[in-house]
Amino acid sequence: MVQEVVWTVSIVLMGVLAALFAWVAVGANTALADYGPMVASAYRARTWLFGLAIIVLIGVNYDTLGKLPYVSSLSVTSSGAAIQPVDAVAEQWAWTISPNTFTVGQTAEFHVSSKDVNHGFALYDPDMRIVAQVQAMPGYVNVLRYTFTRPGTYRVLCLEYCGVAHHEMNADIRVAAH
Ligand SMILES: [Cu+2]
Repeated sequence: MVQEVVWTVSIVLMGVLAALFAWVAVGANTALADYGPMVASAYRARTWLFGLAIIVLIGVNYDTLGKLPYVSSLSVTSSGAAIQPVDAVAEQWAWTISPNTFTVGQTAEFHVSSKDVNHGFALYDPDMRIVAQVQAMPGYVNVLRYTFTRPGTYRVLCLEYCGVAHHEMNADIRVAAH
């Protein structure tokens, strides 16, 4: 998988960069007193602020990264509920979505692809607010997870202009209350 190669290369390069930074930081241990009291206290404040920024960065990432709609390798949600696989296939000019009925709280894993040209899979909630989207591409299966939070009719529209009847590309997904 291309993503796995990119991921591995990124991690390795980040590691090299971190090692370089550490090496420079260790080598630059000029005594603070050499700078005079004003500069020394500014450097000390900078060190504290840098530490604080690192802690905030780790905290924010820890809290938010898991909420990205990308697929984890787990086939259950964090609460242990089963995830429903859903085929979503685009073609000029219609969607085939199966299954297309769910219940509130259920997590769908859309396997989005296209039979012809690029389309855009966009999921709208019952108020027609977009809640998730991914590209529908010929030759690829893009995976998108979404947990339905409200009963009603969700809609799938095409977000990528794909020809004269592009505006006809919509489909309903019905979500029942418990
Ligand atoms: Cu389209």
